[in-house]
Amino acid sequence: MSTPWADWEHVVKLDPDKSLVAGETFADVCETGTDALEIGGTTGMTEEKMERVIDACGTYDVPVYQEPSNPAVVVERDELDGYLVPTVLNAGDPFWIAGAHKEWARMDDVDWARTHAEGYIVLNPESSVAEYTEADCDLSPEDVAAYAEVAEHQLGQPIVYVEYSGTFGDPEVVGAAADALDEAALFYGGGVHDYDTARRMARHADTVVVGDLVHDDGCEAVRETVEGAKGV
Ligand code: 1GP
Repeated sequence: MSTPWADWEHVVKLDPDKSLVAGETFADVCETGTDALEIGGTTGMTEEKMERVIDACGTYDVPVYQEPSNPAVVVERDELDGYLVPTVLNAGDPFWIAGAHKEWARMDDVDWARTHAEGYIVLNPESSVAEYTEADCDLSPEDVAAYAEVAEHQLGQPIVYVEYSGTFGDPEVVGAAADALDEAALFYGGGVHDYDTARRMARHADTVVVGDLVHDDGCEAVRETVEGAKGV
């Protein structure tokens, strides 16, 4: 199986429902030194918003992956390198474990060769994704490690994503997930906003994902997190 994320230390997640900082462009985002772009968001998503961002980012030398939050917003564009599709392992509503995916497979001719699973473990109860999926966020490091192990060995997912969207997570929890994995890649996202926060999570995670920062503080702040994630 191809694992294009094997060299990714840093990813910017762009939410098509949010704008960039005034005066900044998608070219600026691509020039931060990030290794890839994930295009996705939980609320307010439409195909048109997705396409606008994908088309704008697709002309630069940074891989662009769509991370669809539901089957209705999956788009087919030549600019896309592929799809990273979440399964929320600790969702209370099973629709987000396999139901949404079943609907997608019914609706579309899924491009499985370019579609890769991300086993999400959602840990910030205040986040939209936690509310949406009714995630059980009351998990110990041991629980998170066990979910990571199941994602890799039972479900065969190549990416495990510890998701603290909107808040900086517990490095001990991220470390427990890292220790539980053999080959699967560990993505971390949530509250990374400067060199040190990126560095702290990069000690455990293979890939540090930065979301809100690009929309709220802009590309200079993102560049610092790239340096932190890469340890330069
Ligand atoms: C969200 O994990 C990402 O899906 C990044 O989180 O927006 O808190 O950076 P932040």
